[in-house]
Amino acid sequence: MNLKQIAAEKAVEWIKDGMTIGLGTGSTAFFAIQKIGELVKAGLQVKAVPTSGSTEQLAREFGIPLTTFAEAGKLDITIDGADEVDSQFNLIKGGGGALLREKIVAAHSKTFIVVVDESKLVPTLGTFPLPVEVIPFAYEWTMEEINERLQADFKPRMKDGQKFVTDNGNYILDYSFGTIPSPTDVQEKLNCLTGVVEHGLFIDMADIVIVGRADGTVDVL
Ligand code: ABF
Repeated sequence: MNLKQIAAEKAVEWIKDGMTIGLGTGSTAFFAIQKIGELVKAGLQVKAVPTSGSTEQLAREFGIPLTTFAEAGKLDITIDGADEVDSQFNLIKGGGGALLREKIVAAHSKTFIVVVDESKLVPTLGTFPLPVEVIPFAYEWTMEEINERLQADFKPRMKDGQKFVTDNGNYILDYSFGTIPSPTDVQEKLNCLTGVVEHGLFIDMADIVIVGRADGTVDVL
């Protein structure tokens, strides 16, 4: 069985009738959305907030009723994937470009469940390029300042020869540090930079990490 699928379907066991849920983005979250769609067809009553335009479309295809934060308030559970997970449950997310909404949705959820296959587990974050979402206006200056402050070499993410544009109309800058010994230090430096909207470090946010193992077992951490 697909490792992403077994992790995602395990997470869906946390969802109960009447809950409001956050739907993640990416190929692992896809399996959770698909499973929730099956359960909704069988009578499960939930309402969901999607983390991206593509997830919203999937939710509609699978018949999952959507809601808004205005209507739902704090969500009960969010299930989402990640690009890297360290032993403290710190994450790099945003390889799919949906990090801003993913972070907002996770931050406004009582329980944030991360679903991954075991290849995403790392001793230290930083091999996967860290995404930073920036305002397009004067992004060159923002990028220069980020690179100076972090001694890094962030570059705009490209797609089909054009700068990648997020669901929020912003650009993404990516850079692989190799290792990030202190994610909080990087977070602090990025948080107070004008022009930066959000970054892909999710520190101290995940409540549960569910891992699909190559031997077909699932670990709930
Ligand atoms: C989302 O999808 C992102 O935050 C992350 O970049 C990506 C994980 O990718 P996948 O589940 O497709 O491996 O969760």
